[in-house]
Amino acid sequence: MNRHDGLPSYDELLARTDAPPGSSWGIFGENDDLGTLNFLTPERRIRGAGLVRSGQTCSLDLPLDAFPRPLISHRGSLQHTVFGLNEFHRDDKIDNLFPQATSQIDGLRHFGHPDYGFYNGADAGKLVAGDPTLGIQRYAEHGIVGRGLLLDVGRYLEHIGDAIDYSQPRSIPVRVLEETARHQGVEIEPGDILMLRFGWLGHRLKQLSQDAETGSDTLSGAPLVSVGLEQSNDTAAWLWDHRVALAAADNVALEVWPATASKVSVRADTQGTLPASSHTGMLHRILIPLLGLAIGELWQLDELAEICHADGRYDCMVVAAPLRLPGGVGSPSNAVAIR
Ligand code: UVW
Repeated sequence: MNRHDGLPSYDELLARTDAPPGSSWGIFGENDDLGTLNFLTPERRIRGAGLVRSGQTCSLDLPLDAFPRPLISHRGSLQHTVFGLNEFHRDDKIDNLFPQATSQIDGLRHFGHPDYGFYNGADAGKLVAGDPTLGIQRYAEHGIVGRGLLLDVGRYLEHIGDAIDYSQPRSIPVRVLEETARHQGVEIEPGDILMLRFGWLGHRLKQLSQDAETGSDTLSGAPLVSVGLEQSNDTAAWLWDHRVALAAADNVALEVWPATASKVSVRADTQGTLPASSHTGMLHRILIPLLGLAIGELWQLDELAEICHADGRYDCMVVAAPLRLPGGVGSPSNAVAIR
């Protein structure tokens, strides 16, 4: 795919010798800390705004307290206290807030590449609280505003008689993304805020509410599994060559979870210098530190999907305002679709 925008293709990135192969390091500037959000230019924000017709809005976030028990065990559930200085006043206090526990945006600090390190060669020693290097505040300052495009992969697969079984991990190759786009009659445009609905989150929320109704706990102890993008260079190539600014999904990690049949390995894995972990084979390792891709996870896309399906229009304006937390790793996505 030649975009004629002066930027290299993914194949050209893989052939780089002046920077890690497969990386966009230096392409947006030596000190860049925005990565693919650079694709969100003023013209593309205007393009997004031009898609607003009825003014209907749709929140893409879960409630902050959506998960009574954290999905990922090293994260927790927030505790919210409301207090007042007198009977006519109220303030909030939130403890145990893990910004990546519900609908979220992962910033460029979130993952480094085991062979090459963090995006654009950032000094890992600086990725601490209080230092702004690669912090989520840069996303907040730039703003995430543009054309949102929904690919309803879950609905498409159901339509062709190949519905997703949410009790199993399922890897979605780019072929299925292409087929979904074709089925919806849409094209991915450079700078898109791409939203992939698999139906995973809606299914999970249904399980949680059924448990709450029946007083049971069917999810307790069950391993976390989810449908998601295939862990391969093909996926990275597809996202980069389409110039996707941010890729979000209604699942736990954008990519399939866990990374069992991954095609992504790093030298440190193959040479045995890095102990195997849940991160082994993750696409995050190439998307975030090498390409500088902004990622959204656990985005609430069911309502938007219903609206899009009803009128056959899958694009909209998306505005997301992550927390301006200096040196933050991630943030609640705080995203809204406007149609
Ligand atoms: C997982 O690790 C599953 O996802 P993330 O850390 O990006 O939320």
